[in-house]
Amino acid sequence: MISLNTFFKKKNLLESSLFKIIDNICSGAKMVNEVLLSGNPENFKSENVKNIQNEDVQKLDLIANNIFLENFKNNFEINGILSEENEKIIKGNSHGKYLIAMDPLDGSSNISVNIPVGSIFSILQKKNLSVSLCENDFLVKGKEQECAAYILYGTSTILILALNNEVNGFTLNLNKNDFFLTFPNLQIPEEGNIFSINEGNIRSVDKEIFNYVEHCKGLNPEGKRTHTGRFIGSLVADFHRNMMKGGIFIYPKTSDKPNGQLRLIYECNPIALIAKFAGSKSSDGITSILEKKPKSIHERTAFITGSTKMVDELLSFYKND
Ligand code: FDP
Repeated sequence: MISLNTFFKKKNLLESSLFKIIDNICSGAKMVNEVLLSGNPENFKSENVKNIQNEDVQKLDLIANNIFLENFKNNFEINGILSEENEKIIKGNSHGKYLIAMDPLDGSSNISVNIPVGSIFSILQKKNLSVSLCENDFLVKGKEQECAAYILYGTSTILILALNNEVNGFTLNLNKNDFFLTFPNLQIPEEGNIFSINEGNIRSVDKEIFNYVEHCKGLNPEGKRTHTGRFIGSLVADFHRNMMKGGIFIYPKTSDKPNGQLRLIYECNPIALIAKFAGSKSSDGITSILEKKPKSIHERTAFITGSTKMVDELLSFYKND
């Protein structure tokens, strides 16, 4: 098995700016992993405050945010950072080529109940280096991302990396304190039978989504189920399972969340790039996620991604109206 360093060396990217950023992400992930494994109950509590998006902030949200920000701090390749935990963008080195958008701890409502969580990263090039950093730099279509990654802190800790049209998975070996290539060239199965949606929302979603989910619950001629439902409630974990086994993830618009729940720039875009490089697609029901131009940095969107045939089947419900 080859290490992450050897993988980048083989691709002639070991000296690249991008590798330095991935290296920061890996160092941060090891530290977050240590905090999770330390099991200190104090870390698994709520901060009893709301973030700007009116969600409960957990202590670990802030710990993970600080860890990654600290790891990125001395990287002169980084011009600016957008984080779910910070209302405003954070300035880095004004000569740095790269921008990072991140959800430092995804699935945080699952922290206190020992369920997998993740960290998500989108890496973009800053377009005009002669103009100083502003929010507009982040308001670009997802297809402009150069690289995307997530860490899944699950039964093992895994880095999934989308770069140069490939998706590769690296597992953290705790004895060697390093990530090793364990899932080369990942492809999402074209077809699957898992559907992942928070069914608590089902009566307040578009009829197309409602009808598709009803279709998933249909029986075959022998009276047996055709699909299985799985929803962890951590985007990274739900997406990862569906990428490995074949399935569809759906977080639609709801009456509670008229624009959807998930954030376009630092949750949906990086996952959509991973889906694309792994041979699949993502949509909000109408528009491809990677074609959406954000209007604000913490913008939300409806999100559908997973096995191509399942995504296409759901989208056909919109077209058949
Ligand atoms: P969380 O708020 O716990 O961080 O946007 C983040 C997210 O979790 C996703 O990981 C998850 O898919 C979704 O929200 C869960 O939202 P619901 O609780 O509304 O199902």
